[in-house]
Amino acid sequence: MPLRFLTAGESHGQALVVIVEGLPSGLPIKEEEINLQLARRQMGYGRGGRMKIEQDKAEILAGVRGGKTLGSPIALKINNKDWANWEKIMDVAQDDLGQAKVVHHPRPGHADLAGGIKYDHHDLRNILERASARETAARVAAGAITRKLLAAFEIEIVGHLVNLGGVDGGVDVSTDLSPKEIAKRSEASELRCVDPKAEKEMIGKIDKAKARGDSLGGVFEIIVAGLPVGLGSHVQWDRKLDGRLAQALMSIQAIKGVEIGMGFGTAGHFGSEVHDEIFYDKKNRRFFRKTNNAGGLEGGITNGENLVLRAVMKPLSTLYRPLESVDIMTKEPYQAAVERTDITAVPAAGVIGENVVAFTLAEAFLEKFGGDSLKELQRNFEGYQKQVREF
Ligand code: EPS
Repeated sequence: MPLRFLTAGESHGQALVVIVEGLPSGLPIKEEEINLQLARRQMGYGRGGRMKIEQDKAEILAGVRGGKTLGSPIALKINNKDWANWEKIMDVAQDDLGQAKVVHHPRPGHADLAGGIKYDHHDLRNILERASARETAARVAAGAITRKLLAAFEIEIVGHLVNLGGVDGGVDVSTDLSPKEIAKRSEASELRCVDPKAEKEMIGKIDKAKARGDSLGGVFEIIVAGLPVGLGSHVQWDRKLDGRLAQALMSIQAIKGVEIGMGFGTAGHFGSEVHDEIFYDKKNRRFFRKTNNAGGLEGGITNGENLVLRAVMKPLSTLYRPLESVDIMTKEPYQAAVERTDITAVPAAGVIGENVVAFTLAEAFLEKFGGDSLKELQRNFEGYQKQVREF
């Protein structure tokens, strides 16, 4: 059975829950390690009032004993602190919930209208509560566990912001800086931007957006170092790792595009300028490339170079300055609903990206090396590494 997870939970409901199944036994995991990723997701200049309310903490309910995974499904719960203010409005049993927070004015760009029509809900809150990016806390929790699995094999994931509201992140970091240096600078920055000059300009842009009741999007980059050659496969469309990573990233709320390596930039170059030439290091018995325009993936298979992924997040669709919309009851023009919102959440989206990428990589890793215990997985991995050296 492949590694899998499911999440449930509404943004202002009682809690978010997630079940992760398919991890081997014997993997050390602590709640604090999951909470660290949850806290990283909550940071970032430009977040709104909700982040002052929530301090996400995961509670492990099942699947872990004595600090290690059992091999059984892992169940986690993240309480919504804001629930205390929404208990009556989000009540599970009460059939008259009142009109206090009913939404009849769909926000352009949000799931409100399409979801309302599809599920036949005339209170669009029934859509926005689940469409909300609050759900990503649960995805990050699942990803945080798989990150531990990857770390056991010295696979490291780093992320940073490369564009915010059209302001460029500066240096071509994927080639100019080591992943360690990127992580160091990005963790020290409020916007997860490695260039302090660019960051300052981005902050100015966020303040400007806030003043006009507007929102901003941007681009984040994820780099994964230490991956073995051979994750994913060329043989079937749904086994190609590039496609699977793109799906994981595209499914994050508000993501509108994904690139791998040189990505869209390849369109402006000759093939001879794009493809990474192959060399062999006789001393270390390994193939290598001097460039990495492929972003670590060829034919849907990892090639041993760093994985480089980028995703673009559109400006958030909830605006303090609402756009034209239509009242779904009267069908009269109306300004879209104003909900509390963030000005930008691209730094948070980058952290979510790191963790969903971790999950997809762990899935591919377990497919390749299998094993019901960490010990068995390590043995299989070492055997393959030996085979690769002798290739
Ligand atoms: C969100 C709206 C805001 C964000 C929220 C996503 O929440 P609220 O409507 O409660 O103010 O803060 O993000 C989170 C709660 C989170 O944990 O990331 C939306 O509509 O998508």
